[in-house]
Amino acid sequence: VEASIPEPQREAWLKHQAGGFKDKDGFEKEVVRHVETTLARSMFNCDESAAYSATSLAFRDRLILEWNRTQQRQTYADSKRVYYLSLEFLMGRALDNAMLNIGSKDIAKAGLTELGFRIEDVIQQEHDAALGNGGLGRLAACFLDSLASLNYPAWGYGLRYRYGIFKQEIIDGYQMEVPDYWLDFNPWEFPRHDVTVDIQFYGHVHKSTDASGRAVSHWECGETVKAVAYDVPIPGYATPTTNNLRLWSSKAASGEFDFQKFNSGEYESAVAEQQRAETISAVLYPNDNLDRGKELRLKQQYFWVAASLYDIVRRFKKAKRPWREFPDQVAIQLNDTHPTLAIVELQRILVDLEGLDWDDAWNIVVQTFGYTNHTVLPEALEKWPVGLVQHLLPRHLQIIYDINLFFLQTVERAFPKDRDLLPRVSIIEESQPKMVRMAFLAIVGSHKVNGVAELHSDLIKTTIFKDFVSIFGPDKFTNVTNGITPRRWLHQANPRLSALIAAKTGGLGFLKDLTLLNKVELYVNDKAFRKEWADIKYANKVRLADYIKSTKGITVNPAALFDVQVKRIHEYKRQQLNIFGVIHRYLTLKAQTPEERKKALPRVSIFGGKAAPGYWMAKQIIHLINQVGNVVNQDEDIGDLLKVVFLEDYNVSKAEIIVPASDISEHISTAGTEASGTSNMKFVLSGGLIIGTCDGANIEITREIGEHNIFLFGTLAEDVEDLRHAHTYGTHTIDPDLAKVFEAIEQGTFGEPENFASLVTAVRDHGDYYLVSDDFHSYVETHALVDEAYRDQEEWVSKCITSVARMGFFSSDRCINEYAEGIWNIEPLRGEGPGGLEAGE
Ligand code: BZD
Repeated sequence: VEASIPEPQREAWLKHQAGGFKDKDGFEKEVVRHVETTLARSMFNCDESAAYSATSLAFRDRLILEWNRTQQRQTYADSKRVYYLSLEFLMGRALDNAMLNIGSKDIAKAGLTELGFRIEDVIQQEHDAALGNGGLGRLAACFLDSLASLNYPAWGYGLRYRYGIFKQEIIDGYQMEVPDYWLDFNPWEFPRHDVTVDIQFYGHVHKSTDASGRAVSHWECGETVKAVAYDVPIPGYATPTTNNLRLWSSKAASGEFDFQKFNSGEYESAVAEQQRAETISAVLYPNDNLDRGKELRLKQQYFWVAASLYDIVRRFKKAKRPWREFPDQVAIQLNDTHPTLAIVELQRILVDLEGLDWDDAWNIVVQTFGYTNHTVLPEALEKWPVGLVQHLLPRHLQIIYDINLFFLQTVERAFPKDRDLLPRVSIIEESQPKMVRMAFLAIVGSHKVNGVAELHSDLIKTTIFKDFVSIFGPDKFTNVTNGITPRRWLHQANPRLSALIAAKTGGLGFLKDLTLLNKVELYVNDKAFRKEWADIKYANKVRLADYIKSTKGITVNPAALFDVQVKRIHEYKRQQLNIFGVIHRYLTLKAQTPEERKKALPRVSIFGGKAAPGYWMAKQIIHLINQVGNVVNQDEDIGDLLKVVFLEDYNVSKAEIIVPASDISEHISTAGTEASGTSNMKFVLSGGLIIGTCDGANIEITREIGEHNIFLFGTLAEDVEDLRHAHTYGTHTIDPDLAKVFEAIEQGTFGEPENFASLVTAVRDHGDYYLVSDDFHSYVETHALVDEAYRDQEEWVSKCITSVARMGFFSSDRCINEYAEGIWNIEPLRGEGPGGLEAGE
């Protein structure tokens, strides 16, 4: 407030208010200005990278103006905001998205052409913002797009990692990890050196009594690190709403290195504090669905959570409302358990710093938080050793114990006869060492808990969180099936398909209301439409074939069936099943006569995905895929009938090329293990079909598009446990076709058999936990059905068109509206604010 310009001088400000470019000329002027001043270059020294920088800066200027107005409007309206806390935001590239969402891509295209550049080349200069591992991080990015596009007052909070997910290189068939330093030049962030928070670690707690005789805890001493805010504007599609993603970066609290030490020659220790502090936000942990329990990870979590809550509370306090209104102003969503400490931190702020009674504070906390679970895999459920929490956050551990005590007391009162229940649901696991169970803490501290697809939400209620359903009742648990943003995954990634749909559905309205896609079904028999549809898919396949040629040197036939599996490499996702299937296909072709082979359908098996650096089995899978490719791709008997490609360094911008080029994609997790999956939605929305198990969102996709339009196979979730039991305690015979695959591997067909021994023994000798052998036969048979279906191109195109038409449900807009209504209780902010702009329709 103190920094605001007095009324009489505001006229001058309004007169000179920046507007950003409005037309092609204005855009060119801005680009030239940025090249010549911001970048200190000229037309004699302007490459594509400089053109990218200047174009981005021109768009950034426009975004920041809308960003400012949006923030003013939201402050003025003083309505409830939602805060999405996620340790990962897998944003990908920003420029193309900004151009499309603002609606000025045509202007930029024409302007850049006049200045001597092709817009596609300029867009490709951008480095992906890859602050995430996979589905969970990309979901957060889609949510931000929907929140802004639907005009919800919303902020994302995350960490500004100096290194995002590593870059993957394949050397001699093995994955190598290379650091991803992405901040060299990032026009999309605004450092806010004035927005900082001091974050405390370690130290000790001492108690005193205040004037009224109430016990007060003080957390003292320890180490302090500074959190500095970096803001990333998030433009909504076709709306002025531009929300904020605030990422925290860690710095030494003193801000500088120790000059005295430096002067006295202690050079290394002079910078040690600085380096120690900066380590906190240095790097994203590259594990997905695995909890490794490292101290630095816990430090990251608290650092980010404490800075975010300080910021949220500061904003709330400005309006001077009573604390009980906090949940009317603030909703906080926890993306998995990673931000669970926020529950404890808010309780600490309210009780220790603001002097509220425990119960009043706890009511506020529970009403404020919602928790989304993304996995049932036991190895992914977060737990922290009590000793570590005690050491790093001594006051928080006390609060956790108190939360647990009061919780267990209510459980005891409600279920006095069930003696085993208390240790089962205790937030503290009585193991050696004792552990804090973060998911249990998140459930107890939230008013709603949701899974991310129907099957998954049912599973958490009947398995890992069963007891909590008895304790809290079923209404606390709900489902919000995941979604994807059609702006990036249809309009941006597949522009020709988007244009064709627009031509038939009366414009681009489907990008705001994806259920309008259903009009496409009216054209399923329209000859011209079908031809254009097929041409677009073919062109997308040619583009991918060119990319494969230029990056891998492998020639693939765009008329072949493109079979794609791109996602993190994980045993539960079963890339091993896929590559064993490919080997089976290869062996079958090899056994045929040239005459017989003529009848085979040409196929390209495309893989992509990163393995966590410490995940040995996942790395073996990558190696096997590459070795199979080496052998098959050079086999002259086989030629175009089978090619196997492993695309390096799969990321968001590569997905934008790969997804639209797929004929069939693989979503083949062991039933019950993949919470939802979201790439399944992207592939279908881009006009590809799916081969998949009855798992995650595959089930709802089937319900929407119809079972004739998807290739389902394999064991059902309800039967998995019995099969596992049978493997361990009964006799376990391997599928005979799979046994032949293993034989080929062990004969050295794909190089040293020892290299792949653990992949084989996991299935044959170690219980086949992921049911590869059980599902192998139906998998191979189903692929035969895929081949057969693909031969009938007319029928295939009909399936694709029908499927796209029925995908409206899977927009992240639908998903965000469900969260807004069922969990956050927030409304979109429409109408005029002091910025004078109309938001919304
Ligand atoms: O979340 C994924 C699930 O595996 C998918 O089924 C689901 O579709 C998406 C979105 O809901 N989970 C992750 O991606 N999880 C992680 O990346 C992760 C990262 C760190 C620690 C634990 C899990």
